[in-house]
Amino acid sequence: MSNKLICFVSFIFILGLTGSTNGVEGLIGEYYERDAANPWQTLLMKRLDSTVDFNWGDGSPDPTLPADNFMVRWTGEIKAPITATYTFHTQTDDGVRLWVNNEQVIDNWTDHSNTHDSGTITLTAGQKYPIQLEFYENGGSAVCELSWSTSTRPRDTIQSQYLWVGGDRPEPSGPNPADGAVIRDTWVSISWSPGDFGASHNVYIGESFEDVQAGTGDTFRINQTGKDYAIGFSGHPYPDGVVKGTTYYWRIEDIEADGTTTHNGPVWSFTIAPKTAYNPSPADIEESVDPNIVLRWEPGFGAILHYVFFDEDYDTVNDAVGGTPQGVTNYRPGPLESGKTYFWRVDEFHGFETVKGDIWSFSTPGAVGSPNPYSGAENVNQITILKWVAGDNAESHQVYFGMDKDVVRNATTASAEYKGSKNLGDESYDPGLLEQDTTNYWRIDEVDSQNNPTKGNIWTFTTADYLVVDDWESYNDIDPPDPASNTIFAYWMDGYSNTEINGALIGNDLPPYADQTVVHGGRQSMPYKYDITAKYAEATLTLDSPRDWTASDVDTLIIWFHGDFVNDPATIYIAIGNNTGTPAVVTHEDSAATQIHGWTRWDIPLQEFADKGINLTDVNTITIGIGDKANPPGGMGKMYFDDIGLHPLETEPGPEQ
Ligand SMILES: [Ca+2]
Ligand SMILES: [Ca+2]
Ligand SMILES: [Ca+2]
Repeated sequence: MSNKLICFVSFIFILGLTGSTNGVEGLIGEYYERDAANPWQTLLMKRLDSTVDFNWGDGSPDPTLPADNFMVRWTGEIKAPITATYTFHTQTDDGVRLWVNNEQVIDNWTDHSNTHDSGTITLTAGQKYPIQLEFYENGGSAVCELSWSTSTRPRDTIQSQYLWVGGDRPEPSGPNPADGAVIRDTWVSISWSPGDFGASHNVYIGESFEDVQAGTGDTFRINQTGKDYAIGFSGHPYPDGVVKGTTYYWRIEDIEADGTTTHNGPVWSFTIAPKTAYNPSPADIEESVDPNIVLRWEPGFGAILHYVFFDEDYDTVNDAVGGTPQGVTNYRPGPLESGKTYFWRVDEFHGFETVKGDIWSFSTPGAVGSPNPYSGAENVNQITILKWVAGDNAESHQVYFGMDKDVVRNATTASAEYKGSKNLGDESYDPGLLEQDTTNYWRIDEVDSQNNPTKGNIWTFTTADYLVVDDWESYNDIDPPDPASNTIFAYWMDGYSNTEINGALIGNDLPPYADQTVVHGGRQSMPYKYDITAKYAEATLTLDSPRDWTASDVDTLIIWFHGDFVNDPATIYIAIGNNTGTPAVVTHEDSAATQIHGWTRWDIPLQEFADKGINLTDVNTITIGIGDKANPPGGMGKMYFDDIGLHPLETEPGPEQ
């Protein structure tokens, strides 16, 4: 294995030199066995690390590595946000050395406990410099952290936006404030890192994501060579100041020196803190909260004092008035009972007005919970069995379901929203075929042995406006033969029992079996390991639904996939099969699709399958393959797939990446 990976290192190096591909944020980390007499010989693992900020303790960086006697070399490029003298800091156990711009900045290649080292070098803003960090672990604990500082910037981990591997970086990046930040001010200064070719920059800012993305409305503000801009001042956009509670979107478009070639950055956003209390802790509808919890929140922007209302009853909290103001932004309601749902509200006093807060809730351990779909889920399959986990004292559950939040909240067993009682052990409800693009609400009341119901929380989800083939949200980690088992392995057939000829392995070895870290939509995706050396890789799902791929005017199969910069290159393909006959195969145009780092959308017109003889009115299987089944190209890697759906693109465009 090591020989092949070492060859691959050279391959990346060539790509980097020729600039024939766009790279990715982070540094390449090569993890070696430590042989002091013969270092850097046995490569055990190679991956992209977005930052170097590791405290492995007595553990190991990966199950494929030992906890002691390993060494790591990180390589890539670094881009400084401002021209300055930078102090690079390492915090390591054990040895470390660092080169920036081929100049050694840190050298402490010795056994030691957690130690700070530093060195300085002057960097020019926007210029990319080579960086190489080497580290070894002898025994005991292992730590390796890389940070930087200047005279005006405090010491901070070197974030991934400043690190780069593998070629050109044409798009603007590195938004400041960070994407999604909440700001407590009446003006905002924005800055960014231009792409490699940007001679000047178009700045777009507005309150509509769509307008900023399209550059429509009055969102174009200026073309400039500078890399920062401000809003909320006289003479600038929003001269009277930015507005509390408002989200602002912005985008940078780089223009090359030729004046016509452009490179678009993504749409970023920041929000000015609202006048209401926000960011509750525990988070809204959090479960299994400690009964001795101290409630906390971020104060409304400009608030002086806070009124807190707390009760087991939603209406009591909603209707409460008056109360005693307090200066601190925390409140201790407990000790609370187990197995209960509680509600709370914080009103913010601004001196001249009091602003009513949202009603938040949480439940203590033992309450009914773990809804699936999770509350707030979007793009949910129109065919979905609702599931939950029983409360500790439940003898049965009462199910409420409807499309109006307040009606579902106030419903009783006499209401149309009451869908009946479910025995303990049957924590599921089938609402039937749901409409597309609708928001649904549901509530599960726990009924105890005395036949007393306890009112549950209101959960919500929104159905997709397309037909969901698989979004991986329904798979769980309960192993068979438990009847509640619904693992990914029972549905996606891979090479697990046929490893000699099929090198596809889907699912994680240990729970969670569906992946929960690299996800496109919802909370889960499908991890897919491939080995296509002298074998093919295919994973196949047999469809319950949708089988009619001509319903609802759909005409395009959309698949989201995520490759990895360190994967061996191969294309990917989709095969669609009927009950009989040969499946029809459509192959992605990129021969190195497995190396595309980041979520990538792939549209396939359904007509392509029909043209190859597939009857679209009764589709039986969908197969995801890597490489070329007839001529396996060799290599291995790991992919992720998510949100496979059938879309009516002609009438309604799907989401852009
Ligand atoms: Ca160790
Ligand atoms: Ca050590
Ligand atoms: Ca998903």
